[in-house]
Amino acid sequence: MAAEELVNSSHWGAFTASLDEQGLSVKPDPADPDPSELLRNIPASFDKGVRVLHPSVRRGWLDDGPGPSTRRGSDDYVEVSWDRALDLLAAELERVRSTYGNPAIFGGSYGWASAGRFHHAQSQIHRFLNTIGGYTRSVHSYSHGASSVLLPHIVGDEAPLYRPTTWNVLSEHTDLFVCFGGVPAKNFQINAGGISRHTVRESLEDARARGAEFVTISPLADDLATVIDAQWISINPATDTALILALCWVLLSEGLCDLEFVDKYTVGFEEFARYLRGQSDGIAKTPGWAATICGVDASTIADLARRMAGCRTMVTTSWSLQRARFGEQPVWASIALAAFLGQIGLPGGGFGHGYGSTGGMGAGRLPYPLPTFHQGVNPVNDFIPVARISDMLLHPGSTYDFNGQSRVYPDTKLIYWAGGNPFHHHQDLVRLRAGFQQPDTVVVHEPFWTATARHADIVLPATTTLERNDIGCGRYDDIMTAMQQVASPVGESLSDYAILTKLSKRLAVEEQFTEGRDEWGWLEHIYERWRESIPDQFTPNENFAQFWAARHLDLPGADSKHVLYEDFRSDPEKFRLATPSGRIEISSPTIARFGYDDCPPHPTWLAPAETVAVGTGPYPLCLVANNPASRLHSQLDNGAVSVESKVLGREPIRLNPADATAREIKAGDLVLVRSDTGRMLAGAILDDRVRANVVQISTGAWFDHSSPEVAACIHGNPNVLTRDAGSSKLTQGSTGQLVRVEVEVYRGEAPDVVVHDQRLWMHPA
Ligand code: PGD
Repeated sequence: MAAEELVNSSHWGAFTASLDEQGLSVKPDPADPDPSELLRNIPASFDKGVRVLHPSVRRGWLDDGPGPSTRRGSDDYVEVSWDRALDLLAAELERVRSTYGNPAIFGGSYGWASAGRFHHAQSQIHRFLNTIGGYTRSVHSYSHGASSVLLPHIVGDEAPLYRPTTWNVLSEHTDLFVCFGGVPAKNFQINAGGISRHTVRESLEDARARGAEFVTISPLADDLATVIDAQWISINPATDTALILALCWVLLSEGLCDLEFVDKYTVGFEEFARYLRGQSDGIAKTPGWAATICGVDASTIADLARRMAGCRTMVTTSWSLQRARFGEQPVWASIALAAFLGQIGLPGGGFGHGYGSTGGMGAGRLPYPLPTFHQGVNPVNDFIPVARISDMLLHPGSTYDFNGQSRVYPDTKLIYWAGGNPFHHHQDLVRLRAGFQQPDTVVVHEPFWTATARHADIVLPATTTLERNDIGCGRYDDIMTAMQQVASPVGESLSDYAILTKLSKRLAVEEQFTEGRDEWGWLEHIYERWRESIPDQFTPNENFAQFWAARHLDLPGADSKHVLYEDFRSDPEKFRLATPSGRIEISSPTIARFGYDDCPPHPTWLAPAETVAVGTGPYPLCLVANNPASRLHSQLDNGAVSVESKVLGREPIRLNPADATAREIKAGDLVLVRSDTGRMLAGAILDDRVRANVVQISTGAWFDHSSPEVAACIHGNPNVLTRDAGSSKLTQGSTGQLVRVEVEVYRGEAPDVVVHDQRLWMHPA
């Protein structure tokens, strides 16, 4: 008899799954017009070589008790019963909060976790920690940490990130898409929480078929889906700001700047215009000036500015641009450029930030919230900007700047993580290791033996979405999916909820945490509470049981014809922006008051180290360490698509053929990549879609530090190379996107990658 096909969902799409003796077979949802290839990674969820099968405690912690330890990351683990693990953990949580107070618990727990409204790992862990008195949290994201802090100063809130002009409007109205950082297909197949219909490619193709033109400005030609035949302007990494300033200069000097728009809707134009003309610093931001910085012809820049002024133009910047030192500048400059063009608030014109960075950007937004598992209230006020974790761990009590405040790092005694992989997402992983060695205790819930789990003291095996029931729906998705349990839990794993329920009982907060409900009770509760709360015209007829039986529910009402700032354009007094002036701030008096040398009061060219004397010095190449096409972040790095993409079992690094020849590197060679932060091994691929003097490697290969004498990572995790520095004092965002490196053929004995098989790296006690 054929195994039953059940439905489930992931950040990269809904699917059906069936399990039989052959294993798990996964098929895309038949209604999805452009399903993600990453569905082929999902069967690897059951790979016992990478799963945490039993509660495990680090031997050193078990023997010596809590305390800082340099053995974290290289110690043995002892498998213990659930009761023992949870008794130890409950006692340790009690010790830390009674001795040091709840701020000593760092529960930021940043990460993408999995799709599912109830079993969302961060919601679970935050609710639990709130019931025991709270935790120090992290704010903002690795995705757009710089923009999240900057945008409220410039446009009053984060609307460009959460309610951009929708694709339907763009494909109908935009004549020219000018895409800084492209609109990468690999990223638009993903959406946090789920994406049941992949439609961005179709929108791009519709626009192209109507005659729209696309220009992608990037060091990588394939940052814009090739199907739409885009013009590639190849640019030096991290120099977009200079190019945008030159575009503004052309508009200004050729009378193409919409002064009426600027006057009515913005403040700070004069100060910025003086800077463009060189009146404030002696350097006019001409195309000739920009050409020497960007490596783009002056005539190409001037022509582009004229083209932009001549038609309905959408200026877009990808999130990756701001994941760099001074990452605020290209975003702010792009808003100033769009203001100069005067099309903000018009259908298809203005600016966008993050089109293609996820599939949700530009999808219609529902006019009501989704079913939610409430996290409660955190009584602890303290927080860190998310990418400052190593600084916090290494320098408790020291001060740092952030968004106009001088703040003090808390003293962390216990780290509690579920649903994220800092040894994937953070920069300078050797430094992060040193940070993780400082607290008394590190606790991680994980389905997989990730590097974060391998640096923890107490590792609790968590189920994946295939091993539990949930309600699937992402923001910007208009289909809700019943996520049906496909298999029994692997090993002794439990859902985060089940783990925390048992823990809450030991800490006498079970009633507050569970409210007396089990998984089914919660699913029904959050669904029915959601159904009661949304406006009548959208309320589904289906009760929970009917939704579950139907397996899908259409969510009506998405505003698929939204135009960003249409209201503001119609009446800037009535629809004032939430900036101090109520207008778009081309120059910001607030930021001026902060007095930061690394974030001046208007968009400014500041040269990041990556841009200086490219092609020369000990690290002549600029590495672009961007998000992968073969998996989501570090998730399912052991999956089929990810494994097939590797070269000699390592993450592929792409080099321009000329750079490879100059270094006698051939396709398929094992290479050593060095930066002034660290060294890693990778497998070479030659590709002329990569600009000369640039190399590219994706993030997400699991950190393998088993042969430190060869390299900090022998598998190709670029975060051993990247620098752990904030984007600026204003935003303190992650700067993981770029780093200067040198690449050479690795001629030594190649150590095996061990992290995909626990029998190779674990030394069971
Ligand atoms: P993931 O690999 O998604 O990476 O960093 P993030 O930490 O989100 O990690 C999620 C982890 O959660 C996985 O290990 C997974 O197994 C686990 N997990 C999944 N479901 C569950 C669950 O139900 N319960 C529990 N307990 N665990 C679960 C992503 C971050 O990386 C992001 S968002 C960006 S944009 C950054 N991008 C870059 C970049 O461009 N360049 C560099 N150099 N570095 C980056 N890092 C950032």
